[in-house]
Amino acid sequence: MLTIWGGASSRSMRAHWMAHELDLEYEARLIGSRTGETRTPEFRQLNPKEKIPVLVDDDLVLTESAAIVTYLGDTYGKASGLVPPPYTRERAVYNQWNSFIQMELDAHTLYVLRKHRDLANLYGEAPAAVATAVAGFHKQVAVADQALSGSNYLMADRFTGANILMTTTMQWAIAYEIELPPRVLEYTALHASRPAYRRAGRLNFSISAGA
Ligand SMILES: N[C@@H](CCC(=O)N[C@@H](CS)C(=O)NCC(=O)O)C(=O)O
Repeated sequence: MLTIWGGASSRSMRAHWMAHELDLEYEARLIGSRTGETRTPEFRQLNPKEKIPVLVDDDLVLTESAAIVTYLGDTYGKASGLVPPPYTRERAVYNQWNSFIQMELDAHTLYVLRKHRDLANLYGEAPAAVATAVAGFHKQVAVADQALSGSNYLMADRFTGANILMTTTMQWAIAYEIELPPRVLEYTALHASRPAYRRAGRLNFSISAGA
């Protein structure tokens, strides 16, 4: 039995979306960030980082949204093409996109806004870091914009887990009212209209994050 822990966030959405793309049966344990639910002894035993999402597959516990997306595709979707097979050039490019999205469009940029603007009461005010993060986001998203010229996908004409990471991250940027290039906006709307996205979104966003 599979279980996915976490809801209300863009990162937990990645795990739910992939599970829905693959039509997997799983239990959703919809705990929210900053609600105290990531600090219970039961959850800390699964993830001492106190973060969502977490995937449990029998005795395997996986944290990190990108790792979960890739694991689900590798394990339950070999024929789906959602994750390119290991040891291929396509897989290398897929990994490159996932690392780029996680680092350049998420951790170094949007997450800096999250921590040092929205949650400044917890992490401290850092206006210079926030301004640099916004500028860095614009610079890096322009690279993705270029890659989307002539294709609605980051990798040729195939929907992959990298599109799950990218779309959820762009939705996050939109929620932050960051101006996106028109092509990136169209790309985001296109993939967010997928039935699996809608089903996963109804579940993931049925709870709220803590304040
Ligand atoms: N790199 C991790 C980041 C996970 C993360 O930071 N999750 C946030 C929610 S989006 C969280 O669980 N925060 C816990 C809390 O603030 O209570 C991933 O992509 O899974």
